[in-house]
Amino acid sequence: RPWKKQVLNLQREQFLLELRATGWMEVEDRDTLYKELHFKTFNQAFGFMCRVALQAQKMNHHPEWFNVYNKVQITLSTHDCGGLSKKDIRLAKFIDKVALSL
Ligand code: H2B
Repeated sequence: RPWKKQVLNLQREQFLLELRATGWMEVEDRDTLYKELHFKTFNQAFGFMCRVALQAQKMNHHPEWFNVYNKVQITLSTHDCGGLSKKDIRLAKFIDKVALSL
């Protein structure tokens, strides 16, 4: 049923629209979400990463990320399906919530 695919695509677009508004970007060559976060200190950045790490372990869904001092770059994708899944959306929203609370 082709309408099912269309509904899912619209749902996906709706989620991406919300996430773009909070600084997430889609990258050229991969079906992933990317965001750069800046904190005041390394301590804050690493505290943020610790909270996200605990959630990632709970979800069994892990970010690709890179940290230098107070900056964290995050890429979200689902390796099992070779692209974005609902888990990426959920983890992205969690990441935004943690970042806002710091
Ligand atoms: N994290 C992400 N981002 N994508 C996955 O497909 C994935 C994961 N798969 N964490 C899980 C772990 C899987 O590899 C293990 C074996 O459960």
